Amino acid sequence: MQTAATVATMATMAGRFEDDAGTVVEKKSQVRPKKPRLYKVLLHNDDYTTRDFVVYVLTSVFHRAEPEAVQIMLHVHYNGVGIAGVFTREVAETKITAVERMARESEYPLRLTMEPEEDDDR
Ligand code: TYC
Repeated sequence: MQTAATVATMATMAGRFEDDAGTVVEKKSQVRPKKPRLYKVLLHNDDYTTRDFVVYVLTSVFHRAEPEAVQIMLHVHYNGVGIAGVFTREVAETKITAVERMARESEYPLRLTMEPEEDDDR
């Protein structure tokens, strides 16, 4: 028979067991780390940055395969803005900084921004 005290003990001991020395050991983490918010890195069109440079950025920094990089570049060229990738905040910021530095070194005005994704269950 399970008394209220037994049930309470079972709940307390969930995910734990006693080893041979009588020490209570955590079998499984009781904490559930929350999912980090994700950010879309947006690529913006301009009239001066070359198509080749944008494709180079998408392959080298955003790890897109060449045909996909060309598709994204053309989408931005015709629609004004497009998604280069989706990352955690720090990674998104680091990639934007890296691309801005590359663009300025080549004297291109290429612009990137980031915006948070809608949080479904966070
Ligand atoms: N519009 C540019 C051109 O015709 C190409 C381009 C595409 C520039 C995407 C920026 O994010 C960009 N050379």
